[in-house]
Amino acid sequence: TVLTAELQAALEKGQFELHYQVQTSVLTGEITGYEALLRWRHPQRGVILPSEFIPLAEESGFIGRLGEWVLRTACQEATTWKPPYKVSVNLSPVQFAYPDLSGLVAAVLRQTGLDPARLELELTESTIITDKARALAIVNQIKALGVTIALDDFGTGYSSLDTLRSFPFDRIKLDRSFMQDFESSPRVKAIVRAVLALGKSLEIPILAEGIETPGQLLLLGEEGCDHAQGFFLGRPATVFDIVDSGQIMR
Ligand code: G
Ligand code: G
Ligand code: MN
Ligand code: NA
Repeated sequence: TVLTAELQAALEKGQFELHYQVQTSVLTGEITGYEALLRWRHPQRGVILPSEFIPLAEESGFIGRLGEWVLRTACQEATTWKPPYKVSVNLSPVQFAYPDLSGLVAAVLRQTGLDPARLELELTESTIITDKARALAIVNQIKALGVTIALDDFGTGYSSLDTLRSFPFDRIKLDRSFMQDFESSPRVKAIVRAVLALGKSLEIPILAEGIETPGQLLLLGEEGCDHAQGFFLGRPATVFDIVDSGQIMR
């Protein structure tokens, strides 16, 4: 297990890095953006995934500094990308509880010079449900900066419809668990179809996560899904690998 002191030392030694996973238009296949995913490159243990250290960072409050590092690094790296794709950054519920999140976002945008329209922040329903009124106020403050907001992991939390009713999301990310039996189960297919219809009538684009096969992508196209993300389209990779693969230049 990891100790807070280790996290702190890791940040100071530059052991955290961001990997980026491509997001594409289902219709055209064009790249629309990249999601930043945090990784800890541990000198002995190799690459450690967020599930192993984010919970501790949240419990100890270290997520404040770590989340700020993620936001600043993602914005700064994105300023160097050509074409200027969007970048999506995950926010922890705990970060959301800190005072003046929108002030931090504004400061990071100012310091890095990133066009606010190129930043998307991803929230889950668990971030929102603790104090809905406060969450809505923060979301509106962030949106007033020109930043867009996505609802992450949609379909796995609770109170989904109430969340959709009350929050001005710019995009909904359908949880990757729905892709598992998407092709084989009529039931899952019906649910995905209903979510896509909901997105259409609310005029909110839907991104399907966890695309692992060409068949899933094809079927999503037939069903009118807007955006896709998953191993089939691209695994999370360092910005250097993405530049080498020719997807972006800098
Ligand atoms: O590849 P993956 O193991 O990166 O991510 C696992 C989980 O960790 C996902 O739910 C993802 O949203 C979350 N995650 C990845 N990067 C970050 C980050 O920078 N901040 C926060 N709060 N969560 C992250
Ligand atoms: O919760 P969030 O959507 O932020 O989590 C992103 C997580 O999903 C990361 O851990 C990422 O590595 C993982 N991921 C991305 N694409 C796929 C995929 O096609 N299949 C699976 N199983 N996981 C994926
Ligand atoms: Mn996410
Ligand atoms: Na997700």
